[in-house]
Amino acid sequence: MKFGKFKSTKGLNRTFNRIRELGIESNITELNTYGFTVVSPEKVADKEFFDRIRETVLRLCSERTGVEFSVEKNGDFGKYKAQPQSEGQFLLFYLLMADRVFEEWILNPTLYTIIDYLMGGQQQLSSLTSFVKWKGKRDSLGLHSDSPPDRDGHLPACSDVANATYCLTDYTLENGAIAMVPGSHRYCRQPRPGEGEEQAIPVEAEAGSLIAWHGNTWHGAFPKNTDGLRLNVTSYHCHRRLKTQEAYQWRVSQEMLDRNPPEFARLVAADDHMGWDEGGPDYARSLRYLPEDAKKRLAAARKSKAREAAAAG
Ligand SMILES: O=C(O)CCC(=O)C(=O)O
Ligand SMILES: [Fe+2]
Repeated sequence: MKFGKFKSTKGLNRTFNRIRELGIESNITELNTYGFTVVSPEKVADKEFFDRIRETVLRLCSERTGVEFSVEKNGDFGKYKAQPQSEGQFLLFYLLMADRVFEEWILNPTLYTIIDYLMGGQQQLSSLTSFVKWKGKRDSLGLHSDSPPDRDGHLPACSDVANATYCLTDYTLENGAIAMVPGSHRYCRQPRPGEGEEQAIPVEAEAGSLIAWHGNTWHGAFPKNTDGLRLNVTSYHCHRRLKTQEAYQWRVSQEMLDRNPPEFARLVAADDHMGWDEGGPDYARSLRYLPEDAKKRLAAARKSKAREAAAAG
C-alpha cells in the first residue's frame, strides 16, 4: 500500500512526503499526542547556520541595548525600551527585517514542514522574535495558549496559530526551559490563572533543537536560575484569516520577494489581497505566488469550465 499520492488529498500529499523525507514522523506523532515536540539539532540545521544565526541575534542584542552581549554573560536592558520587559527578560522584535539569515530561517525545511502540517498550508508568519532571558525571579510559570481565545476563553480544535522556537542555548530546568502541559492542546481553552502549574513539565533540549507546539498547548517558562543567557528564535505563525503580530504584508521589499521562493512570499502575505485602500482589492496578488499544485488545479478548473461553456454552445 503506497501512501502519499491519493487524489482526494492533493493538498496534503506534498507535506506528508516531506515529513517522511525529513524523518520527522515521530515528531508529528508527538505533536498530535502531546501538543509539542522537540526535533534534534541534526534534523534542523547545520552548525554553520546555527553559529551564524546565534551571532546575529547577539549582535542585535548589543546594537539595540548598547551593551556588549555574549551567551556566557547575564543580559542588560541598556537603552532598549521595547515592551514587554520583565526581570531578566526582554524580547527582540521584527527579526525578519533585521538580517537575511532570518529569511533563510523561516524557509528552513524542518520548521516550514512542521508549521505547514499544523496549519494545513494556510500559515503566515505572525512574528519572528528572540526571547532573551537571564537570571530572574518569576511568580508563576505564566501558562497560556498562543491562540487568541473567544471572550469566554474557548479555542478552536484546529491549530489557528502554531509556534516553534529554535534553541540557541541549551534548555534545562535550571536554565529556564519552556514549560508545557502535555496533552493540553485538546482542552480547546486557555488555562485559568494558576491552572496546570502542577502538570507542567520542563522541555529540556540541547542548543540547536527545534521545539514546536500546537497553538492550543498550555505553556510558559521555568525561572532561569543560572548565569548566562537563554536565547532563541521564536517563529510564530498564524492562519491567514487572522491578523499577524508584526507588519510584513506591505513592508517587505520587492528585493526580498525576488531573492526568495514563492513560499516566502506567501509567508509574508505578499499573495494576500486583504487590507486594501480606495483602489480596492488587487486579486492578482493571490495568483502571483500560487503553489505549483494549486496553479495546476486552477488551470484544470479553467479548462473544464471552458469545455462546459463550449458544449453549452
Ligand atoms: O520560553 C518562554 O519564555 C515562553 C515563550 C512563549 O510563551 C512563546 O514563545 O510563545
Ligand atoms: Fe507563548
